[in-house]
Amino acid sequence: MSTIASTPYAWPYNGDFSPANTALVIIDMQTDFCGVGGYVDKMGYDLSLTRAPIAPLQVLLAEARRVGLNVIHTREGHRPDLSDLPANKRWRSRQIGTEGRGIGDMGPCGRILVRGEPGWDIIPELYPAAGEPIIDKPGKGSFCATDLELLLRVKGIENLILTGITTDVCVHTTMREANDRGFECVMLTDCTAATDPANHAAAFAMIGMQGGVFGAVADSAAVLAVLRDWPSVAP
Ligand code: C5J
Repeated sequence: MSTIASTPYAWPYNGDFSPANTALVIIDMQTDFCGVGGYVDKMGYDLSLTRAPIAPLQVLLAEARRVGLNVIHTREGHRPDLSDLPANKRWRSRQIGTEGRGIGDMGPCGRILVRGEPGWDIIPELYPAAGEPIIDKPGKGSFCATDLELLLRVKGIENLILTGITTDVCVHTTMREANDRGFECVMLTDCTAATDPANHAAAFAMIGMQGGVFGAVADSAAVLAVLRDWPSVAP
């Protein structure tokens, strides 16, 4: 039995943290959210914010792979014919940034958040290894219109370590969806980022309310402190 140091209480709540029952979930580390010419860049936000989790995530991901922790990646995007893009999502995405272009329109990295386009894919620094599931999702939450819950239940995964971008949108929505389904979640402060630092801080403050209403808060050092004592799995 082991736990990681987290607030408001040690995580997971039942002390049962093992590679078999836990997944590291890396949310939407795509060029469109953290790369030059991508969607977030086009909206005019400071890319250094959403790029900040890349380096700590690389360290955590390497260690997760070493100990055989389940690793799951997600990718937000839409079908090329945009048949899964709600009209209100498209309209809102066109209200900010340059030339009224939004989701589905052409940008420097191809059509914004469209599956198969260069900007939609996961950045090379954190690219999934063979065998690591990628959840392609049309919405903010990773459980909406995907088979993520089925994958987790089949594998017997109960604990989720949530990382990626953006803290206040896709990562928080996923935490809320997961928590309502009974998954025990922790979100990592240094392995997530928002397009606004105040939103990042507020998102973490919300987690700690009501005794940890959505789960727990920790940083990657707390996770690494446990993983480093675990044996390597055979390559
Ligand atoms: C957004 C995300 N912000 N990955 N997506 O639309 O947070």
